[in-house]
Amino acid sequence: MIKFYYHPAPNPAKVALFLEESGLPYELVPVDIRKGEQHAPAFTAINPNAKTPALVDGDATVFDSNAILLYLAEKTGRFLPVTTPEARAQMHSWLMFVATGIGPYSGQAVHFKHYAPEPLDYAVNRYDFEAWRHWSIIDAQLAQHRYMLGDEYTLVDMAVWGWARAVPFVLGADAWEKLPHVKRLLDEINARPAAQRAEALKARHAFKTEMDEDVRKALFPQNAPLGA
Ligand SMILES: N[C@@H](CCC(=O)N[C@@H](CS)C(=O)NCC(=O)O)C(=O)O
Repeated sequence: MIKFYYHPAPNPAKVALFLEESGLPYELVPVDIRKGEQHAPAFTAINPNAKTPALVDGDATVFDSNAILLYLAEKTGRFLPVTTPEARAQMHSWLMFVATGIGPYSGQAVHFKHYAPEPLDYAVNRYDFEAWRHWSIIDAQLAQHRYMLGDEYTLVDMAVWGWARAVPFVLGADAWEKLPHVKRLLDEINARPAAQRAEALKARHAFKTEMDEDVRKALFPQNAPLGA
């Protein structure tokens, strides 16, 4: 049975959605990143990057959320676009755009707006600008197409959904006024039973929710030399 290493956060949420959409049986393995469980040797043997999600399926080990989406889509043959080179080129482009742009810039915007020990206007401005720029590109794509790759719901929409849930935290409470097409996709996917089951996974384990000194040490080890 598939083992799904999970914390309730944007990148694992994408994989939770795929697993629930596909109906593949899986075992949920909680990795509480606020307790530092991502740094345990047993977990870094699975994901050397020490981040959730990760997945073990028999002899196959996969880490990085969009790689896991591709793995599951290829395994099941589901939520993929048609097998033309043109459609696959678009799929790879948008999956990488989400993996290398949406995720990292949204994550850094959250970090500098909500978690940096001291306010840093330069960093906030850069990451807010880049997060907005990336989300605006997704919004423009969704203004032209019902889904990210056209008329069909695919793994790319699942990758976008994982982070779209966090947009107000990333960009501000009024962000949806400027990203109406992303909001439309988010609302549509949220209404799917699989998305509701994916959201409900967080209640299956008592994940730590508070932000204290131990959490900062687990999530921001770079601060140790600063004495922060
Ligand atoms: N590129 C990775 C990023 C994974 C990632 O940043 N995961 C976060 C949760 S959304 C995490 O586990 N963070 C723990 C940490 O940074 O220590 C992916 O797409 O899976």
